[in-house]
Amino acid sequence: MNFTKSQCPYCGVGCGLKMKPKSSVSDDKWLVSGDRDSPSTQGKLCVKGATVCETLKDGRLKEPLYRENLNEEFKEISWDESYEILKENILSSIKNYGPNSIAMYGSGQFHTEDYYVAQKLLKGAIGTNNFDANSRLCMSSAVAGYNRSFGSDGPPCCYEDIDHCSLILLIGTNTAECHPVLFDRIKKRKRNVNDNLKVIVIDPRETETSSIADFYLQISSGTDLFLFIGIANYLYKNKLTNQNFIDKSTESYFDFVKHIQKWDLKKISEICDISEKTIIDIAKLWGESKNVLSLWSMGLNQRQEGTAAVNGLINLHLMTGQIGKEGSGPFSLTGQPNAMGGREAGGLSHLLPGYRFVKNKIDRNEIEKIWGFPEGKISAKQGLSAFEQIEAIKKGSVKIWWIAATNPLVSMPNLNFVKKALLKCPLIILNESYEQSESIKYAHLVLPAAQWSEKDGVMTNSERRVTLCPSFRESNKNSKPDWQIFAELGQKIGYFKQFEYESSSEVYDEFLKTTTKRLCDMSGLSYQLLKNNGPQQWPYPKGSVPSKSSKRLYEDGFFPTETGKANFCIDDPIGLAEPPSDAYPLILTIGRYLGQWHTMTRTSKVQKLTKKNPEPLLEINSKDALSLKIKNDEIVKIKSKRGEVQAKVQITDKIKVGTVFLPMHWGFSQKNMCEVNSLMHEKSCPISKQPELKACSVIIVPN
Ligand SMILES: Nc1nc2c(c(=O)[nH]1)N[C@H]1C(S)=C(S)[C@@H](COP(=O)(O)OP(=O)(O)OC[C@H]3O[C@@H](n4cnc5c(=O)[nH]c(N)nc54)[C@H](O)[C@@H]3O)O[C@H]1N2
Ligand SMILES: Nc1nc2c(c(=O)[nH]1)N[C@H]1C(S)=C(S)[C@@H](COP(=O)(O)OP(=O)(O)OC[C@H]3O[C@@H](n4cnc5c(=O)[nH]c(N)nc54)[C@H](O)[C@@H]3O)O[C@H]1N2
Ligand code: SF4
Ligand SMILES: [Mo]
Repeated sequence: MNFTKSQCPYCGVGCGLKMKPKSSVSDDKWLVSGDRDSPSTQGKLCVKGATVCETLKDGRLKEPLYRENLNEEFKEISWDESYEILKENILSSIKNYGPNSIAMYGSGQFHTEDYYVAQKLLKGAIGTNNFDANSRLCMSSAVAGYNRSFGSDGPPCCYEDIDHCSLILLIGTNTAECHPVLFDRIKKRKRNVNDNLKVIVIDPRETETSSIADFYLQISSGTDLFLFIGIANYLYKNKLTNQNFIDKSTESYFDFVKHIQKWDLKKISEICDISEKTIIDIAKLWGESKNVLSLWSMGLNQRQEGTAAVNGLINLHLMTGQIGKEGSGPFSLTGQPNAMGGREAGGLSHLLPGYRFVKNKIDRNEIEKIWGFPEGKISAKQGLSAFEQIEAIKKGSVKIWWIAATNPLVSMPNLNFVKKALLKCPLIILNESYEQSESIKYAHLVLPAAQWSEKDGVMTNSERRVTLCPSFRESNKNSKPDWQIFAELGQKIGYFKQFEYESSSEVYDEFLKTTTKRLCDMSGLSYQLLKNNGPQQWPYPKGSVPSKSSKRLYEDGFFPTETGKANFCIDDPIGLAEPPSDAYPLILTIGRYLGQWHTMTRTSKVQKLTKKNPEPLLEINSKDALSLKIKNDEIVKIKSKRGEVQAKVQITDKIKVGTVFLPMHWGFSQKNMCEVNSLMHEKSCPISKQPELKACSVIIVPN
């Protein structure tokens, strides 16, 4: 056997890949194909997965780099010197300013082992819960939404549900470009003339995703929660509900019904800019469909009412009993390849491993025990979320900021504010694999990270399936896996025993203990089992039989709340944090292109991908273009209260009048730079703390 099986390190679909050397391993050229044995994706893959091995070798960071001040050049230093700098600064910061003067900002592109050791280092050894990840910008509204409705995180569905549903609702997701293999699975059903699957797509932009829709609703930005209330109203009034399920498995229905009746359809129709008839048509379709599956992503999560919007959608599933059975349920499509693993490992500032919370004493004590720290070592204080870390740096209370596997100088909102704040930070450390990251320009100490293909680890995809991702290439020069960097530092600052790991599999085995008897029980999923039996879904308690674990959560109608019942959540819709005004009359929304991955440190190296999406384009409706007197291909300025960028115009009737679109990918060091996040504001959902990265108000000025 001369191939390696792994999970694709790009999107949360988590396709199974097979890598085979083209000639010899030392050539470092690889043939990539889809793994037909993958239970999630059956051999399918998209162009990014197929070309991933072309990104791995060039432009890599090779040695640790250090400079005392940002205006100095970097000098190469050794790992020993790096650890000395880290140790000295971290210990003196703890002594002089307390552990909360240190914060780490990690990533859904970590392997679970990286995530886990980072939690132990920050929340255990250092004693601060200031660990947050880019998942805060990505999945935290889904996490909070699941917790509020069901009493626990955890997407309840599986990909097979796509094959069994009779109605699929795609809302705030451009599945065709961002989760292409799942989109193809839906498309395949739509192509079959004997299949009566109905598809609803809701998005202010008509995308490739809407090309398969029976109903495409061009909703006004930020009004989805209003629409859910409208649909709920119709379902209630027309008795299209599942009273049995409501009685047996839910709470607060009475209050919920009172709440939704405050809103009439006419008002909702005006706010959402969707006709009353269309709202009725889709509500009826939902109510009369046997199995309803909804898929959502950033169009719902990235809102100041992201959590409420997620709960609004879940409420519809609860009213109609569309959960816990084949072909139904509210399914959050995770963005990054291991955002799910991050949640399991406790990788946000309010979480601990095994779906636990820092605020819960029993949870803390259980983890302290597994970690080998005395009771009370983990702080009861919730840590700082992603943007709160930036604000704390600006205030001067965070003095050491450690960034790992994310590129915040492109992906954080309000970048001009972020840059000013970071210039005040005495020490910024960056674990990064590539030379291209914009964040290097703001770092003092850069640590070269071994990445996917060079280290062993596991990742969990959107359907709770865990895959072993073994190393199959030589590690890049002096780079080290993130978990190893964290563990070695843990030992240097005095916790030798706690961080004594021989291999990533030892880290993983310890992590598994934190999941025992939890909803996300993975205690039976050792490296060996995953190696022998392939990817497996959790829950997978010790002793489970491979490939026999249950595919869906909540099949018994019992939820992990105190009462065992799911909650109807009651929230008044509020809409956008920064609606258009006379000074900034248009809504700017930001998203992704099929051929590029986030800040392009990898995808910009592949010709096939850059050819597909060579530059950022400002999508604008022809009516808006006409009134602004701008033409196709013209370069215009886009201004918000916070910043200004330039981009080439693409006139299209596929975007809603009054809304414009830019992609997120081109940061300040790219040739076609278009630093969109210098325009965006950081106003966030008060529950999930996820910023509203999908909308701000702008004005377009012809050049
Ligand atoms: N090619 C590619 N694939 C990726 C990624 C990538 O960088 N490139 N990144 C991965 C990651 S981490 C993530 S999080 C996912 C993101 O996956 P998606 O969320 O599908 O992608 P986006 O393009 O960010 O946004 C999706 C859609 O939300 C719409 N939208 C904006 N505002 C609203 C609104 O108010 N209501 C509704 N209903 N829709 C709205 C936008 O018009 C856009 O079409 O993609 C993953 N997959
Ligand atoms: N306006 C707006 N802003 C957004 C979004 C949006 O829709 N609109 N989306 C948000 C979302 S959902 C996300 S997920 C973020 C994504 O934003 P980022 O996380 O900033 O994007 P990436 O380019 O994926 O950054 C990952 C970095 O890790 C490096 N890397 C890769 N592998 C490894 C490794 O193994 N170890 C280490 N240490 N480094 C590694 C890569 O080279 C890259 O620099 O952007 C967010 N920002
Ligand atoms: S769909 Fe996502 S996981 Fe699958 S190959 Fe493409 S990028 Fe990779
Ligand atoms: Mo994401």
